[in-house]
Amino acid sequence: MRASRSAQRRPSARSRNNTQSPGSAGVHISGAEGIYDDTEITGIISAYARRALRHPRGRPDEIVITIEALHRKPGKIPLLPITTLECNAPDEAYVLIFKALSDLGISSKAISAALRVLTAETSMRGASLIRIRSGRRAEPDRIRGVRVSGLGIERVSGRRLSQKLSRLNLDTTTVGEALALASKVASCPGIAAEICISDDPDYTTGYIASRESGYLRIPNIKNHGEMYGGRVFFIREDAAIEKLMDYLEKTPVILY
Ligand code: WAQ
Ligand code: MG
Repeated sequence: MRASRSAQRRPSARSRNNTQSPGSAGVHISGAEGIYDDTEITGIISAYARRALRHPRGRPDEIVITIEALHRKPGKIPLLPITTLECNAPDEAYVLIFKALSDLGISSKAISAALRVLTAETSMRGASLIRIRSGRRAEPDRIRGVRVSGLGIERVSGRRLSQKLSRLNLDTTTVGEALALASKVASCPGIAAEICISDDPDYTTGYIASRESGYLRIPNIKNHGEMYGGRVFFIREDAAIEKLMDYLEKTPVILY
């Protein structure tokens, strides 16, 4: 599902950075996807439409829902373990981010480059690829970025995950989808780590994820009302971009 708005409008008076370039598809409001059995499809369509219509980034004037058959049998990938770090403000978050990412072998040049992308006024539709040593950006399209696609959660694991997240009092849709995406990304050869800040003005928890560290939630990574956000995948200095993008964008996986 992809929801967008053609004209720029401020969704809340507190938002400072609502200056995304409209482009042909308009201002991005919301996007989501999954892999489902055919019996689940009609239910999912209405759930996606509902989400797009009641989005904190504002009301879309176009919602596109696409349904495609899978032509490759999905691989099975485990969900990363979840940890929530203690963090009370963005300043503290930056200290945690530098520490966690340095421990994963990422240079401070690359970390600074990532934070510039994540806090830029114009958010990207997808993720930026940043090389772990040089900090050079490697995605072919700097507006679209790399769009992770082709992932779903196995039904029983999905139910177990929702129960676990509910017990922890976490927003199950947002966290579940972010965890699934991060788990696919972490399984990609050539990727060392990911960092994410939501672009929703009222969602202030971000995360760092990698196979080594698991999924590390960082509360208060940004202040309420901010419209910036994004994702950065830190890639090995010599990673082959085409192969990496084929895996992230096209290879279907089921998380369990
Ligand atoms: N592939 C790559 N990048 C994406 C994708 C995708 N499929 N979807 C979104 N992005 C990028 C894009 O630049 C967005 O601006 C940015 O990520 C943030 O997307 O455990 O809600 O959907 O509580 O706003 C983290 C949950 C929530 C943390 C992240 O991201 C937690 C979130 P959003
Ligand atoms: Mg969002």
